Amino acid sequence: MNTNKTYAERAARHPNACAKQLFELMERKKTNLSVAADVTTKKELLAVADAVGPFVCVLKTHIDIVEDFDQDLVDQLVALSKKHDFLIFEDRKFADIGNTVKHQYGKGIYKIASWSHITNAHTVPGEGIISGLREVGLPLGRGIILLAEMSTKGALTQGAYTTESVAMARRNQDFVFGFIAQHKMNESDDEDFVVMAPGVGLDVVGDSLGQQYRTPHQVILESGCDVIIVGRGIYGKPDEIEAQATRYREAGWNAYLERVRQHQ
Ligand code: BMP
Repeated sequence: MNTNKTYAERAARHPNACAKQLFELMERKKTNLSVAADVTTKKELLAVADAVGPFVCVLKTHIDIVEDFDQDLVDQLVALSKKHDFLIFEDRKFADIGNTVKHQYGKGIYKIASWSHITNAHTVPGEGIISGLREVGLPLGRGIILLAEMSTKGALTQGAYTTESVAMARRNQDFVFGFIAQHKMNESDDEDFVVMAPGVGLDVVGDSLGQQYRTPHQVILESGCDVIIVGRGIYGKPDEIEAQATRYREAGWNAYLERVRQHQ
């Protein structure tokens, strides 16, 4: 099962350029941590990105919550991604028909495809959403992941919805390389999807708005996910950003090493 191999082995054999690049980066930097930088000003976002940069494989953004967004923010984020060697993942959660998402991805104020290495999409509209995003993203070397399972209480992303979402990914492996999900999705040696898991926390089990947290140990070792996404657990206390990033990075990496060791 590819899930239990090293990130380096998975990088070497992966047919999808985006997944290959991500696995190589994770191995090189020895990190499976992604930080969700959910702050609302340009200054804070750049400060968080610069502080967590050395510890992460992926910086996850919600660019539409930044009150003073401008092109310079994007230019600086891209510069930081090069300086610290991380990928940018705009968590846009596209959810419309193919023709609409195509414009939302490539145009408008944000022009997401021009700077975000990875983005994601809901599967509610069916496979046309992937086709629309592909038209814009594939020529730029981008890749997407599908939301197969959400972390929140009462999420409808379960059962047949999840199964069908995975089936959609299987049919579109040139462009879709993984999922937002809570457990591994690989079923045979022929596939190697990257699973990024949000809802990760070491100190609390949830928030007042339905979020549910599990530990890096549960997510990586017990559930077979590949990347832990941590938001408030890291940027929540501005004085401790580096310390918390170090803590989560170690927890995630140790859980991964243990997973590899158990399957050798
Ligand atoms: P936090 O660790 O502060 O709860 O943040 C989690 C992040 O992951 C948020 O940016 C949220 O949008 C995202 N996310 C999530 O929490 N659950 C999902 O199922 C999918 C997400 O993208």
